This record gives sequence, structure tokens and C-alpha cells, in this order.
Amino acid sequence: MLSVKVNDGLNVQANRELYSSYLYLSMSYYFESIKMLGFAHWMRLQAGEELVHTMKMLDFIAANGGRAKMLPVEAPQFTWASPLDAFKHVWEHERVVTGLIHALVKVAEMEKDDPTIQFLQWYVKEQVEEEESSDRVLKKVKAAGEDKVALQAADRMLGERQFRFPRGFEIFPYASQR
Ligand code: OFO
Repeated sequence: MLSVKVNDGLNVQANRELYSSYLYLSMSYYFESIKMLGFAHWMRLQAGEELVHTMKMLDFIAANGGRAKMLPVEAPQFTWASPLDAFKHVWEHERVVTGLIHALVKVAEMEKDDPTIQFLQWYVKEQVEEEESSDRVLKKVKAAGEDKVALQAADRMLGERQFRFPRGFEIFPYASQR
């Protein structure tokens, strides 16, 4: 059974994960509008991953005696000055999310909630990967600068990204229970 503090904290974090999905979807359409379809693809996959992060957290709440609550989702930024501006935003955003996850681990520790502490370790690791991957892309886009050919090469490379579900995550968990 989750304490009220942990249940509330998880619901707020699930909302931030959903906001992340919304933000990356907004970036995906920004890239589509400037005809950089590899970047648009990368962002769309990122949006999909964030949606999975959201559902994974809400499923954990429900499976542990809590109640998943849908909170209002803030509207994300609509446009960016350049690809570099957008990828800087991604990197900064991921650093903010890392801070939120660590703060949530502290709440679970204060509530002596071992299952939630364990569960959140997946997000702690995921944030390390997300910071690394956004930093890699940011460096690539920075290095390309105004060079159109280099930017197109980066666009093609990002267009090869593939989607991955977290191990053990079920997209339709009720299907096997009916
Ligand atoms: Fe959910 O990992 Fe990014 O924000």
C-alpha cells in the first residue's frame, strides 16, 4: 500500500513524464515543419518512450494499492529558433527530470517505502541514458553548426533510431487478465 505522499509524488511525476512526451511531440512537428524528418523521427520515438514511462509509473501505482490520477498537462513550447535550440532544450529538460526523479526517491526513502525505492531505480538508470543520448545528439548538432551537409548527415543518422519497450512492460496489461 502506498502512502499518500508517495502516491501523490508518483502521480505528479507521471504527469511530468506525459509532459515530456508532449514536449517531444511538439518538437517532432517543429522538425517536420522545417523538413528535417530524421530529427522529427527521433523526437517522435522519444515522445513514445516518454508515454511508456508515464504508463509504467501509473501501472505501478495501481498495482501497489494506490490510485492513478490524471493531472492537467501543461502545453509545451510550440517552436524553436533552430535545431540546436531544440536539442539544447532536450538536454536541459532531461536534467530537470533527473532532479525530479531523485527528489521522488527521497520522498520514498522518508516514507520507508522499499518497493517504490526499488521501482524508481529503473528511472534513475533511464535518466543517465537519456542525459547521455541527448548530450551526444546535442554535440553532433553543435559540431554541424551552420553546415547544411553536416546537419543533413545528422538528420539521416537520427532517422535510424528504433523504438524499444522497457523489459517486462506490457502495453495492454488487461488483455491477458480478461
Ligand atoms: Fe522519462 O525520461 Fe526523459 O524525461
